[in-house]
Amino acid sequence: MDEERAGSTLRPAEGNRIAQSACRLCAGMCGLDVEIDPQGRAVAIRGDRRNPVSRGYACIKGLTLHEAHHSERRILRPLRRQEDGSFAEVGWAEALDDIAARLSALVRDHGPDSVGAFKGTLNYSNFLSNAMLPAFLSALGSTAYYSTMTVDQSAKWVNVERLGAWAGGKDPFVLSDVLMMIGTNPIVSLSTFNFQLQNPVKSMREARARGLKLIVIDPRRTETARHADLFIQPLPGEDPTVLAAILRIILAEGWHDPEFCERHVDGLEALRAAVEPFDEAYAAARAAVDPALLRAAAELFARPVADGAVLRRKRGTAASGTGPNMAPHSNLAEHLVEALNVVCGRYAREGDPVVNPGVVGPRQPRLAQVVPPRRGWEHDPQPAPSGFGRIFGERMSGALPDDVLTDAPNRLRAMIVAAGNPVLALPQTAAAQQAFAALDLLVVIDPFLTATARLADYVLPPRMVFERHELSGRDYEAIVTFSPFAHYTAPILSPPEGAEVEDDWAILWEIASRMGLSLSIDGEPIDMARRPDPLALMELMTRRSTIPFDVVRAAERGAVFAVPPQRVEPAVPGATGRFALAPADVIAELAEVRDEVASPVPGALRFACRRMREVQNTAYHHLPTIAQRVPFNPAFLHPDDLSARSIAPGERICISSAHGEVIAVARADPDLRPGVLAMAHGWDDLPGSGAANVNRLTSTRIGRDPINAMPVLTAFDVMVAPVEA
Ligand SMILES: Nc1nc2c(c(=O)[nH]1)N[C@H]1C(S)=C(S)[C@@H](COP(=O)(O)OP(=O)(O)OC[C@H]3O[C@@H](n4cnc5c(=O)[nH]c(N)nc54)[C@H](O)[C@@H]3O)O[C@H]1N2
Ligand SMILES: Nc1nc2c(c(=O)[nH]1)N[C@H]1C(S)=C(S)[C@@H](COP(=O)(O)OP(=O)(O)OC[C@H]3O[C@@H](n4cnc5c(=O)[nH]c(N)nc54)[C@H](O)[C@@H]3O)O[C@H]1N2
Ligand code: SF4
Ligand SMILES: [Mo]
Repeated sequence: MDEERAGSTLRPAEGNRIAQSACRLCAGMCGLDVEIDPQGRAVAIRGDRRNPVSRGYACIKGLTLHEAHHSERRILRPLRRQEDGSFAEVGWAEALDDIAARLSALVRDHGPDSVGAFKGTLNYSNFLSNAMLPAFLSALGSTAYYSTMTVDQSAKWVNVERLGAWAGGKDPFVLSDVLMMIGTNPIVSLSTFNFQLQNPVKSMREARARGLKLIVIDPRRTETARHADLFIQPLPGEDPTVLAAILRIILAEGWHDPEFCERHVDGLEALRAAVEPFDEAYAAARAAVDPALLRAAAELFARPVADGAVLRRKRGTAASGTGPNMAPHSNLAEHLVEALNVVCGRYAREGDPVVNPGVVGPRQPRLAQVVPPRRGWEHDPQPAPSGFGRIFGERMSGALPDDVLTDAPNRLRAMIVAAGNPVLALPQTAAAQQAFAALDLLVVIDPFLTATARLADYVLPPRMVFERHELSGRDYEAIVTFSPFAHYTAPILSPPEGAEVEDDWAILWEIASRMGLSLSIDGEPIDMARRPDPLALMELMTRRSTIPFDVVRAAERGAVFAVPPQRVEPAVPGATGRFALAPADVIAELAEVRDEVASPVPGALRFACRRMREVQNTAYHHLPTIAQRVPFNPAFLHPDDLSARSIAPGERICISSAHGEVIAVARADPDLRPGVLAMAHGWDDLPGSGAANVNRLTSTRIGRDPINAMPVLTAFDVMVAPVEA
């Protein structure tokens, strides 16, 4: 069942009041009605029915945020590690003075690159901290900037830099006839790049009611697959093969867009030749799917439709999620996903409407032309100690342990972790633990004592989302919202009694100011003598906004603003950029995939990554409501695979990979294709928890990509065996 909350207007208990806020955990941006008691405690939350984009929707994660704020486990004052390894509370001034002094000494003795930062998922949606963290590193002169992106869908960055991109954006969702979703489950994850994510169930139903066709490719019949017109259920890791076969059919049938290719694309014939060996019979056998489905998918996605007497090319894009982007050959898979859009010309054309021209950000021109490939990682003047070049200004998190555990003089010696938990998020937990423990200084900004925080020298507690000024985002607004929506939320709760917590951004400012650094945001210097006001910083960051900040602020529930309409403009005269459909490294990797010979290990299952509805990565598992619903992360197997191994649901099993092993609790999932074991990451396997940390199965070496150090987090072989009682 899709968990869609009725969003009934919350009727508060006698004496209580309702305050408006929003959840910032994911791209859902759900507006929330928060019920607050006379003591100032949040006691209940409902989806805000009057929010124009989330329209009453909120998932269990947002509906339990009050438990996070008032959690007994919340850290209320800074913690410092003692000689004996335990933590003791320390005052802010003392902590910040010591951190600043130690960072300054490292920079003096070893240069700015000895100090780095890791941006976790909850930094992206923290409006001010998301700008302050890179500002801090750049004031320091450090290139050691890491984020979750490079253990997530960094194939998308490689793709932009290797294939090229379209300056006008993809085919607009509102004009789409068809979408293809490959290894993504936005109905639960609220994450993908071609679908309106807010209130995803309603948004899907509305789109299908207006005629949208949906193709889903996933080893599990997901919540999203249930809405699909065509569902293909391959083995994990076979996306390059499946996509090559679909491309082959499209090109052979002439269902692509020859005019677009002629004008904007290089390498069409080379790609055609490279996908030629991926005929339907071969691909279907390898991915273990019905060959007719591959043809049907090609046809539904690409075949032009009769529109009166003429043939009309379809509109709508293919997009992937973490599935293909975490499997072996992730960059190749992403190249082939986007190649579907390129050959079919699925980009916003001159005159197309721009559905979200931006509200908080300045208006950017949208041009009907190619942003040519740059392959930035190949010529980074300051590669990381591990040798990897940066992409979009970031180092590769898949190589972070190597950047610490080396004798190189420019090795990483100190880290600030902001709103992330890399010890659980990075592959090969033992390597991540070793690296973070080896740092001279680890500072973690987090409300909870996470696996990463437990290794820290200092844990600094932030104000949580209902306690701070927050704004729905600027740099990614057009990517995550398909209407000109923005939502400012004021603080509605005071931090718990006796708490001494600070805004994330303010913690960074305090350290910077003690180090004598001059921070600037968007090129504007910030006062380093007196801590700025958060609203003044928001003003600064929105000074070129399309809608003035005070107007955005005045809309208590968020609003879809009446911005002047924008259309895609013609290419700049003389624009010469072209998509590179067939770079030599892509073609070579495709041939390598075709040459792979299956050597199935008897009894092996293929591991598939997946997410759980109730938790966001590593966060908030301990909240009472959550812990009751999902006390641990089960290992999902098809019922036939369980019975073939005489494993009963609920039984403990040992799962082993080429790299390591974990103990997990088996659960039957008839929606999973046989031969696959699916499990969520992010769980801390503390003794007695019943949880399993799947990153004990993954490796920083086996299958790691040479461009972006992307580890293999799905589609690897595992063996399972019952655990003796
Ligand atoms: N094997 C495997 N590994 C994976 C993945 C996978 O699929 N499989 N997925 C990868 C992906 S896609 C990602 S994005 C990463 C996730 O990696 P991370 O971002 O490192 O993990 P999160 O659990 O999202 O971290 C969020 C942290 O923010 C804290 N927090 C909550 N509120 C606040 C706040 O207001 N301020 C601050 N400072 N902190 C706050 C939470 O307590 C939590 O510790 O994991 C990656 N690792
Ligand atoms: N509830 C919840 N929501 C979340 C998160 C969460 O932890 N919980 N995390 C957030 C984060 S950080 C991110 S990055 C996004 C990710 O968002 P998504 O990419 O949508 O992540 P999933 O929901 O895990 O969907 C991935 C799908 O890929 C499939 N899959 C696994 N291996 C393969 C493969 O080799 N090929 C193909 N084709 N499919 C495969 C899985 O069965 C699964 O259905 O979600 C965000 N939203
Ligand atoms: S985590 Fe749930 S409540 Fe929060 S924004 Fe996402 S969908 Fe909405
Ligand atoms: Mo992610």
